[in-house]
Amino acid sequence: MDAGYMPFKPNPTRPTYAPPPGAVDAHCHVFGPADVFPYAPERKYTPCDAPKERLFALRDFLGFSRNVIVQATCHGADNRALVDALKASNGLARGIATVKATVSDAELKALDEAGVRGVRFNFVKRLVNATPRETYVAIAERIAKLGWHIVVYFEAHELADLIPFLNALPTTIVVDHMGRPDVGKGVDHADFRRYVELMANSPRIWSKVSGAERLSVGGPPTYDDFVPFAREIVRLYPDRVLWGTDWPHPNMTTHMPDDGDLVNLIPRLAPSPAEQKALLVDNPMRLYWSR
Ligand code: 0GY
Repeated sequence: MDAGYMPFKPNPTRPTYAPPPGAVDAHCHVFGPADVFPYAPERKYTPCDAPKERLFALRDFLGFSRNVIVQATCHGADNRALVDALKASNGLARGIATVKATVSDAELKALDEAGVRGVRFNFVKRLVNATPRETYVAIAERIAKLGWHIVVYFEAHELADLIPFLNALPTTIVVDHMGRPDVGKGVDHADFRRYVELMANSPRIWSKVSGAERLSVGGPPTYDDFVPFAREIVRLYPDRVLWGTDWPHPNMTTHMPDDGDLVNLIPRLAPSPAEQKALLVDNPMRLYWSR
């Protein structure tokens, strides 16, 4: 673990909000353990181990039923820890992998059989060296044939430049953390309006209304400044939203969130039971468990 790296909270509080039966935590990670699944040589950070057993225990403690585990950059394109977690989940986890353009058809098939349903394209410069867009397009064409989708991670100021690229991708696209708006600028700022408009114009684009702990300036326990952004996306596009804890919260510098607090935010983002069921059950089940 890097000096100064903040480990996840080992004992979160039990949330007062109870998710509906079958709820899916659609954005979380597994890290290591490093002695079994070493971190990638090209990584930009070395986290605290966050193994599958801890993730599954957290899922149960918070009242969730399933996980979508997203390959994090500290494991590069080595998906072994992810696949190990998927196989141990008894079908209760699906995965988003990172692959290189050189990935073989047999490797893709094995990932699919383990429960992978998509790949992640990462544009956040502090996390990865840039991948040429042509490479991403080539990967997209391969994985589209498997019925997979693409998860993208970028920051709000990068969106204008990315829109033509995103619109040219052949699959459903899921945007991590609403494209990381600068919440200090408010929901009416041009950057967030651009994101809302993108979702209006592109019915293939979905949004994770996650990342309160990353985006909020006011911070815990109520993350008030994050709420209007996520609420607007859920209100406008209730059948294209997902929610996730983001456990184990890599690269936090301001504080380490209490996952119970994050779960308690859900009814503020999705006030009605119908919105909550769409966000936590129906949408992720449609995207990840249709087969
Ligand atoms: C997240 C966010 C971060 C890290 C990664 O793959 C990663 O390393 O996604 C971040 O540092 O913002 O969603 O986990």
